[in-house]
Amino acid sequence: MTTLFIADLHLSDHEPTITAGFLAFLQREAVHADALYILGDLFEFWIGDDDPNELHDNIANALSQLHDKGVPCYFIHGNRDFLIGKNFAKRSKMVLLPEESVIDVYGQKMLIMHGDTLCIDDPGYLRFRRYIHNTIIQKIFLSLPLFLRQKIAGKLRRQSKRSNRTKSSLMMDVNPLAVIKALKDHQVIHMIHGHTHRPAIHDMTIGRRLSQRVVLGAWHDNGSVLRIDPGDKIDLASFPL
Ligand code: LP5
Ligand code: MN
Repeated sequence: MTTLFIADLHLSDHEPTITAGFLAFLQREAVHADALYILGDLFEFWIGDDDPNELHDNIANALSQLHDKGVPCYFIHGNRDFLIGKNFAKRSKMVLLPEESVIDVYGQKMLIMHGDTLCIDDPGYLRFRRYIHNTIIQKIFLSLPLFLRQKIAGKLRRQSKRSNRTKSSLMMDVNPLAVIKALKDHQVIHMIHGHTHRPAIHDMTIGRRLSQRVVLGAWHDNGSVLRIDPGDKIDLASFPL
């Protein structure tokens, strides 16, 4: 019995090894799990459920098969694929969860999220995020022809890479006060997130209570997974793709 957590795979046509590694991971490992949680940025970017990309069909089919074998899959949006909608969720048979969700993992309450909202030292990003999460702006974007959406997404990715080169490592990490606030708001002591691509298990003391924040790794040369079993054993592992 194990519950699995992954994030930041950034699947795209340009990274066939990661896609193959993910499909193999589903068949080799996820199929034996109690549940799979994907905490955002499954895809490099998402411009609408109506994008007729074969990769999306392959991933939807693989996740749907996982569900049919008895393994539920839950998804929280990332900053790249926040436009994944009900249609893709239905095709994949995965459950879309709110951006901050408290789940029960073998009797332990855990807060799960993508992690970008914890990066409050990056006001430029937060402004940008507010803008692209505006429902009217999203509706307008989704009504544009696909080629235009593709172009805008490409431009945003290039712009993001450029601006990330100028930001300090501290600025692109989570802010400790934001972490404490999120834990307090949800009245939990365990948190799991991705986004920063800095896999680690951070043990902290908040007040007098021991607390833990697990950061999931991104999939680049290796895959990355967090395994939790009913004995509370936590294993943050990377594996070859
Ligand atoms: O993604 P990552 O890890 O590289 O960087 C993130 C932040 N960047 C983003 C942008 C995404 O990479 C691109 C998302 C594409 C989505 C496709 C759908 C688009 C729909 C839009 C309409 C509804 O999230 C980055 C953070 C970093 O994490 C670390 O936390 O720093 O933030 C930025 O780069 C934002 C910049 O700081 C501000 C950007 C200003 C953008 C100006 C737009 C100009 C182009 C307009 C084109 C029409
Ligand atoms: Mn991210």
